[in-house]
Amino acid sequence: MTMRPEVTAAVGLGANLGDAAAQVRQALVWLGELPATRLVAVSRLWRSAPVQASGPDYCNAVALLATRLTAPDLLQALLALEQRAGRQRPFRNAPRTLDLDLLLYGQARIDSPTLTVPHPRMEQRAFVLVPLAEVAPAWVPPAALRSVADQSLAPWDDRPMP
Ligand code: PH2
Ligand code: MG
Ligand code: MG
Repeated sequence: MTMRPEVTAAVGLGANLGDAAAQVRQALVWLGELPATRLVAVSRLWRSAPVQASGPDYCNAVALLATRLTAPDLLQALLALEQRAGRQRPFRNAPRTLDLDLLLYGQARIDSPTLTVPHPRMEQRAFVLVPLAEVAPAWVPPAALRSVADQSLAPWDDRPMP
Protein backbone atom coordinates (compact mmCIF):
# COMPACT_ATOMS: atom_id res chain seq x y z
CA MET A 1 0.00 0.00 0.00
CA THR A 2 1.38 3.43 -0.88
CA MET A 3 1.59 5.99 1.90
CA ARG A 4 -0.01 9.36 1.49
CA PRO A 5 2.47 12.26 1.47
CA GLU A 6 2.98 14.34 4.58
CA VAL A 7 1.09 17.62 4.52
CA THR A 8 1.79 20.56 6.83
CA ALA A 9 -1.43 21.64 8.53
CA ALA A 10 -2.07 24.53 10.92
CA VAL A 11 -4.56 24.09 13.76
CA GLY A 12 -5.96 26.94 15.86
CA LEU A 13 -6.62 26.12 19.51
CA GLY A 14 -8.97 28.09 21.75
CA ALA A 15 -10.63 27.73 25.16
CA ASN A 16 -12.50 30.06 27.50
CA LEU A 17 -14.28 27.76 29.96
CA GLY A 18 -12.68 26.07 32.95
CA ASP A 19 -8.87 26.06 33.14
CA ALA A 20 -8.41 27.32 29.59
CA ALA A 21 -4.61 27.15 29.49
CA ALA A 22 -4.56 23.63 30.95
CA GLN A 23 -7.06 22.49 28.32
CA VAL A 24 -5.03 24.02 25.49
CA ARG A 25 -1.87 22.34 26.81
CA GLN A 26 -3.70 19.01 27.11
CA ALA A 27 -4.95 19.39 23.54
CA LEU A 28 -1.37 19.92 22.32
CA VAL A 29 -0.42 16.58 23.88
CA TRP A 30 -3.40 14.93 22.18
CA LEU A 31 -2.47 16.47 18.82
CA GLY A 32 0.97 14.89 19.17
CA GLU A 33 -0.69 11.51 19.68
CA LEU A 34 -2.89 11.58 16.56
CA PRO A 35 -2.27 8.71 14.15
CA ALA A 36 -0.02 9.34 11.14
CA THR A 37 0.72 12.80 12.50
CA ARG A 38 3.70 14.64 14.02
CA LEU A 39 3.46 17.79 16.12
CA VAL A 40 6.04 20.04 14.44
CA ALA A 41 5.73 23.41 16.20
CA VAL A 42 3.65 25.15 18.85
CA SER A 43 3.14 28.88 19.33
CA ARG A 44 3.11 30.59 22.69
CA LEU A 45 -0.22 30.72 24.53
CA TRP A 46 -2.08 34.02 24.08
CA ARG A 47 -4.86 35.74 26.02
CA SER A 48 -7.51 37.40 23.87
CA ALA A 49 -10.84 39.11 24.41
CA PRO A 50 -13.79 37.23 22.86
CA VAL A 51 -14.35 38.26 19.21
CA GLN A 52 -18.01 38.12 18.10
CA ALA A 53 -18.54 36.00 21.20
CA SER A 54 -19.10 36.40 24.93
CA GLY A 55 -17.73 35.03 28.17
CA PRO A 56 -14.28 34.99 29.77
CA ASP A 57 -11.05 35.81 27.93
CA TYR A 58 -9.79 33.09 25.60
CA CYS A 59 -6.56 31.19 25.71
CA ASN A 60 -5.46 30.77 22.07
CA ALA A 61 -2.53 29.08 20.34
CA VAL A 62 -1.61 27.59 16.96
CA ALA A 63 0.01 24.21 16.29
CA LEU A 64 1.73 23.03 13.12
CA LEU A 65 1.26 19.38 12.25
CA ALA A 66 2.87 17.17 9.63
CA THR A 67 0.16 14.67 8.84
CA ARG A 68 -0.70 11.89 6.43
CA LEU A 69 -4.38 12.11 7.36
CA THR A 70 -6.69 13.56 4.72
CA ALA A 71 -8.23 16.93 5.57
CA PRO A 72 -11.67 15.38 6.34
CA ASP A 73 -10.05 12.72 8.55
CA LEU A 74 -8.01 15.35 10.36
CA LEU A 75 -11.17 17.43 10.89
CA GLN A 76 -12.94 14.38 12.37
CA ALA A 77 -9.98 13.76 14.68
CA LEU A 78 -10.08 17.40 15.86
CA LEU A 79 -13.82 17.22 16.55
CA ALA A 80 -13.26 14.01 18.53
CA LEU A 81 -10.68 15.79 20.69
CA GLU A 82 -13.16 18.62 21.33
CA GLN A 83 -15.61 15.97 22.54
CA ARG A 84 -12.92 14.43 24.72
CA ALA A 85 -12.50 17.86 26.37
CA GLY A 86 -16.24 17.94 27.12
CA ARG A 87 -17.12 20.54 24.48
CA GLN A 88 -20.80 21.49 24.44
CA ARG A 89 -22.45 23.57 21.71
CA PRO A 90 -25.52 25.26 23.24
CA PHE A 91 -25.36 28.13 20.69
CA ARG A 92 -23.01 29.57 18.05
CA ASN A 93 -19.72 30.82 19.49
CA ALA A 94 -20.71 29.78 23.02
CA PRO A 95 -17.91 29.66 25.58
CA ARG A 96 -16.09 26.37 25.20
CA THR A 97 -13.66 24.04 26.96
CA LEU A 98 -11.83 23.44 23.67
CA ASP A 99 -12.08 24.59 20.06
CA LEU A 100 -9.77 23.08 17.43
CA ASP A 101 -10.00 24.72 14.01
CA LEU A 102 -8.29 23.43 10.87
CA LEU A 103 -6.82 26.71 9.57
CA LEU A 104 -4.61 25.51 6.72
CA TYR A 105 -3.93 22.16 5.08
CA GLY A 106 -0.85 22.63 2.94
CA GLN A 107 -1.78 24.80 -0.02
CA ALA A 108 -5.22 23.19 -0.30
CA ARG A 109 -8.39 25.13 -0.92
CA ILE A 110 -11.39 23.18 0.30
CA ASP A 111 -15.00 24.28 0.12
CA SER A 112 -17.28 21.46 1.23
CA PRO A 113 -20.47 21.63 3.32
CA THR A 114 -18.49 20.60 6.42
CA LEU A 115 -15.05 22.12 5.88
CA THR A 116 -13.68 25.37 4.47
CA VAL A 117 -9.88 25.75 4.22
CA PRO A 118 -8.21 28.20 4.57
CA HIS A 119 -10.41 29.03 7.56
CA PRO A 120 -12.72 31.78 6.28
CA ARG A 121 -12.27 34.18 9.20
CA MET A 122 -8.60 33.64 10.07
CA GLU A 123 -7.36 36.73 8.20
CA GLN A 124 -9.48 38.98 10.41
CA ARG A 125 -8.36 37.56 13.74
CA ALA A 126 -5.28 38.55 15.67
CA PHE A 127 -5.70 35.52 17.96
CA VAL A 128 -5.07 33.34 14.89
CA LEU A 129 -2.57 35.41 12.88
CA VAL A 130 -0.20 36.35 15.70
CA PRO A 131 0.40 32.78 16.95
CA LEU A 132 0.42 31.48 13.35
CA ALA A 133 3.17 33.98 12.54
CA GLU A 134 5.24 32.50 15.39
CA VAL A 135 5.19 29.00 13.88
CA ALA A 136 4.83 29.76 10.14
CA PRO A 137 5.85 33.36 9.40
CA ALA A 138 5.85 32.74 5.65
CA TRP A 139 2.12 32.02 5.81
CA VAL A 140 1.20 35.37 7.38
CA PRO A 141 1.56 38.45 5.17
CA PRO A 142 2.79 41.48 7.14
CA ALA A 143 -0.19 43.49 5.84
CA ALA A 144 -2.58 40.95 7.39
CA LEU A 145 -0.82 41.26 10.74
CA ARG A 146 -0.99 45.06 10.57
CA SER A 147 -4.70 44.96 9.82
CA VAL A 148 -5.47 43.20 13.14
CA ALA A 149 -2.98 45.14 15.28
CA ASP A 150 -5.80 46.96 17.13
CA GLN A 151 -7.26 43.72 18.57
CA SER A 152 -6.51 43.00 22.21
CA LEU A 153 -4.05 40.16 22.60
CA ALA A 154 -1.32 39.47 25.15
CA PRO A 155 0.97 36.59 26.06
CA TRP A 156 -0.99 34.34 28.43
CA ASP A 157 1.48 34.60 31.28
CA ASP A 158 1.47 38.40 31.41
CA ARG A 159 -0.86 40.12 33.82
CA PRO A 160 -4.54 39.96 32.78
CA MET A 161 -5.62 42.64 30.29
CA PRO A 162 -7.19 45.78 31.84
N1 PH2 B 1 -13.29 31.76 18.67
C1 PH2 B 1 -14.47 32.02 18.12
C2 PH2 B 1 -15.16 33.30 18.28
N2 PH2 B 1 -14.41 34.25 19.00
N3 PH2 B 1 -12.55 34.97 20.20
C3 PH2 B 1 -11.33 34.71 20.71
N4 PH2 B 1 -10.69 35.68 21.36
N5 PH2 B 1 -10.72 33.50 20.57
C4 PH2 B 1 -11.35 32.49 19.91
O1 PH2 B 1 -10.77 31.36 19.79
C5 PH2 B 1 -12.63 32.72 19.36
C6 PH2 B 1 -13.20 33.99 19.53
C7 PH2 B 1 -15.15 31.00 17.30
O2 PH2 B 1 -14.56 29.81 17.30
MG1 MG C 1 -13.10 28.69 16.23
MG1 MG D 1 -14.31 25.46 15.74
